[in-house]
Amino acid sequence: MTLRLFCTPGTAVSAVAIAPEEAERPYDTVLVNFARGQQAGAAYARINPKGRVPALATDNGVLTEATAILEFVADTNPAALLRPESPLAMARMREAMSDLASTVHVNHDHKKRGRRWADHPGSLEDMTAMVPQTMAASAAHLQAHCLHGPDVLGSNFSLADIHLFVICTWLERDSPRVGEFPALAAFMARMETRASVAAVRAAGLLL
Ligand SMILES: N[C@@H](CCC(=O)N[C@@H](CS)C(=O)NCC(=O)O)C(=O)O
Repeated sequence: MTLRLFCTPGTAVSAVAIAPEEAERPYDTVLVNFARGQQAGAAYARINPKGRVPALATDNGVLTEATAILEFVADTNPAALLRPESPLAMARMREAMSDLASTVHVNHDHKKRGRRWADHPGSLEDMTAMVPQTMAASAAHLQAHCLHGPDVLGSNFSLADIHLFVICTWLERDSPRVGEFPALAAFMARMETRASVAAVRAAGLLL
């Protein structure tokens, strides 16, 4: 099956690219240029009507939402052991990824994507000003409650580690310094040693 990943550097796409790298599963990439507004254009709407990346085109249709795409890659490449077997560990993995996608990612979006929620200049300014605080609170929460050991699932690498890593690469941009969170910093340093992360960085998808 051909896999084609629609991507923009520095976004949640990097997580989705790390998974096939872990599985040594070939995939093509197509750049969606945010600077040119391509994500909001008619051509990309035919790929993802939500106007967001990532989107993964397969022979059987397009998948969107980072968490769904990550699980698809894990399930179609079982030898890569990217997801756990036990229902509790699986739920724990989804618990972390849901939090990352629906809370931490949304906190981050208040910095540059505030227009989704407000258009009064004062409201936008207020939302942007809160980001260092909300992302610091997110980082503290992730360190204390998301990591159950060196990895999210204790000491079993999974999709949740990939997702956590990519979202944490945004922390420095949003002010909290990763170094202020030693367990998160150690986790990030270990992730940087993975060949999958090096490959995605070399491809220019991780900023
Ligand atoms: N819930 C989606 C969120 C995807 C999302 O918001 N992607 C951002 C980049 S990280 C995007 O495409 N933004 C484009 C825009 O807001 O115009 C997921 O987790 O895949």
